[in-house]
Amino acid sequence: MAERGSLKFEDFLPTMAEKMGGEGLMKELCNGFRLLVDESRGVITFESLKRKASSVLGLVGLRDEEVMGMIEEGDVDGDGVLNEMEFCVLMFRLSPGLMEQSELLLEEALECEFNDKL
Ligand SMILES: [Ca+2]
Repeated sequence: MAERGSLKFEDFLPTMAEKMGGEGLMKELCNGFRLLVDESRGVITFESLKRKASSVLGLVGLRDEEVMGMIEEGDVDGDGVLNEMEFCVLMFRLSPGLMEQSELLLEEALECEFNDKL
C-alpha cells in the first residue's frame, strides 16, 4: 500500500470518520460519488473519473493507468465501471488508516447506507 502514499484523500478520511461517524462519512463519500459520476450512465467510468479527479478529489496529474487502477480495484462485479457502493467501499479501502481504525465502522456504515437499497 506504500505506493499509494501520494493519494491525498488517504489522510483525511480517519479524521472525517471521527468527526462525523460512520454514517456521516458514508454520506460524504456518496456525495463524492455524485460529483464524479458520468451523468448519462449513473456510474463512475474511466472517463468521468479522469475528467473530474483533480477538481473533486484533489488528485492532480493522475496518469491513465492510475485512473484505470482505481476503477479496476473498486470494480467488484467486473462491469468496468464503479457504482455507488463500489466507489464508497473503494474509498474506504484506499485509506489504510481508516481500515486500521475500524473495519466495524465500515460495516456499520454500509448497513446504514445500503440496507434499504439492496
Ligand atoms: Ca462495477
